[in-house]
This record gives sequence, structure tokens and C-alpha cells, in this order.
Amino acid sequence: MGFVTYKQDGFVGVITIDRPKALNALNEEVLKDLESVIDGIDLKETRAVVLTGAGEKSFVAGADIGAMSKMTKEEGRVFGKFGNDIFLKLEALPIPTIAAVNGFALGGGNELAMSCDIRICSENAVFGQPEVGLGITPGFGGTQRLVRAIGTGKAKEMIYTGSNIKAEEAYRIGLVNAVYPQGDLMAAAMKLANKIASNAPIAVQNCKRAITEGYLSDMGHAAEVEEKWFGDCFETEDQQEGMAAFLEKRKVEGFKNR
Ligand code: DAK
Repeated sequence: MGFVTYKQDGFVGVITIDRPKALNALNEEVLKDLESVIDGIDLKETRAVVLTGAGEKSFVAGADIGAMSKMTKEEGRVFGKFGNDIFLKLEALPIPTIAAVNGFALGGGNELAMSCDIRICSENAVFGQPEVGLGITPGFGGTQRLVRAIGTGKAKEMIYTGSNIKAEEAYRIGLVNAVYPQGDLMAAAMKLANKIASNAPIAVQNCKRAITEGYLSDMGHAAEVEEKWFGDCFETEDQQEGMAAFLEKRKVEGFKNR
């Protein structure tokens, strides 16, 4: 893929947005390549995905402003839907996704990171939704996902002011789970991904489904969702092996994703 690379490292897939000359900004080609990479992930062999940006300066500096600058209302709407559909596809991947934010995550970049399950970042990371300064609203989910990630008050402040925040502030408000020196970020992301991948894959995926389907609904429905995905784990080989290993006081002999 021209602007997005994919590398399989054991059970972990690594997606890299690779357009460093424009700080990995998202134009139509980058988005198309990202969609192809997501569609191509082998979900039998891959148990977690790490998403990052090429270089040491930027994760993704947003949607491509040059490309957007001449859009008509209709083209803007189509572009917004195009990006939103791809971000929704990423969010809906059955396996866990980790954004390793290695620099600027602005506008569509922050929105892309928020489409992942977990975010960690480097010390030089900068987050923001600067769209109002460009005369537009966040268009790839920012008005919706930021509120869910950090709450209405802080999200509204970031979106209305368009001000950026640094890594430590992102950590303080819960937008990222951890901050690392730039040189340690990918190793930390891979360690986290491999830890996830070492657990029973069907159980991990059912956790993701239960959380996604349940967390915005009332507790009654949410409990039903949890029961459904909990029950679904039983009679899998991995459930039987995991429990047998505990009872026999031995280590699991590697989960099979069955
Ligand atoms: N788009 C296009 N090119 C970009 C870019 C971007 N978002 N960000 C950076 N670049 C390019 C710069 O133009 C420059 O290119 P050359 O001049 O070298 O050709 C190169 O990357 C290096 O950038 P700088 O020279 O500016 O580097 P600095 O270190 O000085 O500054 C910066 C880094 C990240 C602070 C600065 O580049 C910057 O402010 N970039 C723009 C950040 C931004 O505003 N991002 C949000 C974009 S708006 C919607 C769908 C989606 C969206 C909205 C609506 N619908 C249709 C509903 C999403 C919108 C956004 O994401």
C-alpha cells in the first residue's frame, strides 16, 4: 500500500500511516489505503492491532487541509462519510486495537486514535481538535468520541477552543493510558498487544463486544449483553483449556482461538 503499511508480527498486526511529508495527514488515498489494510487483516491469525504514524513527529496531523480547502458542501459531506465509515470499520474490528500516538494527533488524527480501543503516546504527542479554527466542525467522529472518552466538559472545552493539549494532560484526563519516551513507545505498544494476544482470543473478543454493545445502554440491557457474551465463551477449546490448566495447577498450553 502506498500510504499505509501493514506488518504481521506473530499474532500482532502493525498498521503505519506513512505520509511523513505531510505529517501523515489523511487525504482520500491515505483513507483508501487504510481501508484496504483493515479489510485485509487475517482475523484468524491476528489477535491485536497496533496503529501508529511513520516518523517521530506526527501520528496523523488531521485530514488533509489542502484537499478539503476547495470542497463543496456535497463533497465535504461525502468526504466526511467516507472517513467516518472507515473509522467505524476500524472501531468495529473484533480484535483489540491500540493507537501508539507518536506525535501530533490533531483533528482527524485524534479522531483516528479515538477509534482504537486503547491509546498510549510518546512524550512529544500533542492532541487537539483544531477544526473550528479552520471554519469546520470535527467530521470524523470527534464531536461524539471525544465526549465519550473524556466527558462533556473537557471535550467541549477542547472542541470549542480548538486548543491543543500535551501528552501529560492527555494522560491526566484519561485520553491516553500511558506516556513513554518516543524511543520506547513501539516496544510498549507491542508488549501491551502481545499481553492481550496471549489471552484466550474468543474471550478477549467477547469482552470487546460486551463493552461496545453495553456501555452506552441502561444497566438492565448491559447486563443482558454481558450474559450473552459470557455464555458464548463456554464449550470453546480455550475455555476448557484455561480452566483445566488452573485446576491441574499448570500453565495454559497456548490458546488456540477455538
Ligand atoms: N493537511 C495537509 N498538510 C499538512 C497538514 C494537514 N492537516 N498538517 C501538516 N501538513 C503539511 C504542511 O503543510 C507541511 O507541508 P509543506 O509545506 O512542507 O509541503 C508539512 O506537513 C509540515 O508541516 P509544518 O511545516 O506545518 O510543520 P510544523 O512542525 O511547523 O507544524 C503542525 C506542525 C501539526 C502544528 C502544523 O502542520 C499544523 O497545524 N497542521 C495542521 C493541523 C490541523 O489543523 N489539523 C486538523 C485538520 S482538520 C470532515 C471530515 C474530516 C474533518 C473535518 C470535517 N467532514 C467533511 C465533515 C477533519 C478535519 C481535520 O482533521
